[in-house]
This record gives sequence, structure tokens and C-alpha cells, in this order.
Amino acid sequence: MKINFRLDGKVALVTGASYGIGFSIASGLADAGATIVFNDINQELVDKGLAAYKEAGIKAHGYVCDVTDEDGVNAMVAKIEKEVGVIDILVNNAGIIKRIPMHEMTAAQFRQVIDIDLNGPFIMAKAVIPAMIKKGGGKIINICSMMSELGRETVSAYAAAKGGLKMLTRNICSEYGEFNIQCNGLGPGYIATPQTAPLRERQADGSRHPFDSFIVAKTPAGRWLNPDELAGPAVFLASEASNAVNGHILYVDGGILAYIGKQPK
Ligand code: NAP
Ligand code: GCO
Repeated sequence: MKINFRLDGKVALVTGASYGIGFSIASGLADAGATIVFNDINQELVDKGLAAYKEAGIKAHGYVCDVTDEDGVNAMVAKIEKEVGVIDILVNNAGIIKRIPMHEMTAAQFRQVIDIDLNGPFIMAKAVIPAMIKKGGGKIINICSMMSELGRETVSAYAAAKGGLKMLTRNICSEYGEFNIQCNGLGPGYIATPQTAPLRERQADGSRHPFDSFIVAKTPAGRWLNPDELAGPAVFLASEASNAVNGHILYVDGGILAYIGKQPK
């Protein structure tokens, strides 16, 4: 029996993938043979991403598009289908976080996080599903979070969005499984990227950020994870090897969700 982890001949769109987790996932998909397409919210970021992919030996296709702009997303998908090919794999990676105590967060700030982190994946999935159905199937991977399962202070909007994204994942599975579309989530733990840089900043006295020490104690391996550690699980979920996996959130967290945390000395 030959298990197929390869993605040769497949077109993969990774949103918000000029750098960070999206870039690492796209690089892994390219390594497995996929043609990489990505978007970001301005030309400067897209150009930065194109240069980074080129340096990594990856011929990527970059588009400027805000995932919350439905007309813009539909136009981008049509352009990709014309210039590159029908999208076989969608990775809904683009996302933001606001760390503000809920009672101090404005409704506009809450809505902005929901718009990008939950409405964006809905708009993107809605745009690619019709062509996936016509083609006989496809893969949708939504980048969830520890906050799809857990809450913590100051991230109410983000947790609401990522919790919703978990259920959107399960609903796309339910509604489109019959068309050979598998929709799964990838739930990273705490990853060293620009998004979490504030949580790892050294204190004025040179000591570790309290949250940095907290996460190290909460992770069995005693470290932050590297974005590249998400590439393998993403390739699995994007490949035929996972055709019987649907509606699942694959947590790549180093064991955080399984661990009560190291006892303080
Ligand atoms: P990041 O470094 O902030 O990168 C996010 C990317 O998405 C950036 O390129 C960003 O562009 C782009 N983006 C933001 N809003 C967008 C929009 N409206 N349309 C298109 N692109 C947009 O974040 P990351 O750490 O790589 O995280 C990527 C994903 O993983 C996010 O969904 C995040 O919630 C999730 N995640 C992260 C961690 C972690 O520990 N880092 C853990 C679990 C889940 P700008 O630079 O202009 O903002
Ligand atoms: C935070 C972090 C987390 C990570 C990630 C964990 O402020 O707690 O930013 O939310 O980004 O989502 O899985």
C-alpha cells in the first residue's frame, strides 16, 4: 500500500503568508510539491514575501488582498484560477490578535478581530468551494489556536473567533464532505512569531517576560515551538493521506492541552 503525502500538481493558497506561520506552512507544502499562492494586505508585504520565497528556492505567486473584503477575495480567486490554476488546498492562516481586558475593549476592536479571524476564513472558503466541487474535491485547513479550547485574560475577541473557527471547520466538513472536500483545523500551541513577540520580550532588568516563563512551564518540552514545526502536520492535512480525516482539529502544541504545567520550584 502506498500512502500519498505528496502534493505535486496541486495549487495551494495560504492567506497572510508573507512571513510567520503562513510562510512556514507554505514552504512545507512547496517541499511536498505544491504550487504556492499567497496573499497579504499590501504590496510591500507581498513583495517581502515573494523575496523570502525566492530566497528559499520557492517560486510563489503573491496577491494583494484583504481576507475580509468579499469582492476582493472573489476577484483574487478568479485571478488565481486564470493565472495559476484552480485552488486545491486553502489554508486560512491570516489573523490578528488584540490583547485588551474585555471591559476596556471597544465593540469596534472586538468586531475587527472577529472580522479577520472568523469572517475572513468564511469568505475565503466560500470563494474556493464551488471550484473544488467541480474539480471533485479539495482541502481546507483553518488555523485555529489553543484559544479554540481555552480562554485567558485579555484575548476575549480572539478566543471567540478561534472557537468559532473550530465550529466553522466542523460545519464545512459536515456540509461539503460529500463532495470529497476535507476541512480540518490546525491548532498551534505557542509559536515564536511576530504575533507573540510581545509575550517573549525581555524585561527592563533583562529577565524573561513572565508570560514567556509561564508558557515554558506549560509546555512539556519546556520551550516555545518553531513555525517550521507546523509544516509536517499541514502537509498531512493537505495530502491524500488524510482523505478520511474531516472536521478534526489537529493540535500541534507540544502537549500544552494535555499538561497541567510544571510545578514552580
Ligand atoms: P503574524 O505573524 O501576525 O502573521 C499574520 C499574517 O496575516 C501577517 O502577514 C498579517 O499581515 C496577515 N493579515 C492580517 N490581517 C489580514 C487580512 N485582513 N488579510 C490578509 N492578511 C492579513 O501571525 P502568526 O503568528 O504567523 O499567526 C498566523 C496564524 O496562526 C493566525 O491566524 C494566528 O491567530 C494563528 N496562531 C498563531 C499562534 C502563535 O503562537 N503565533 C498560535 C496559534 C495560532 P500584517 O503583517 O499586515 O498584519
Ligand atoms: C496569546 C497568544 C496566543 C497564541 C495562540 C495560542 O496572547 O495568548 O497570542 O493566542 O497566538 O493563539 O495558540
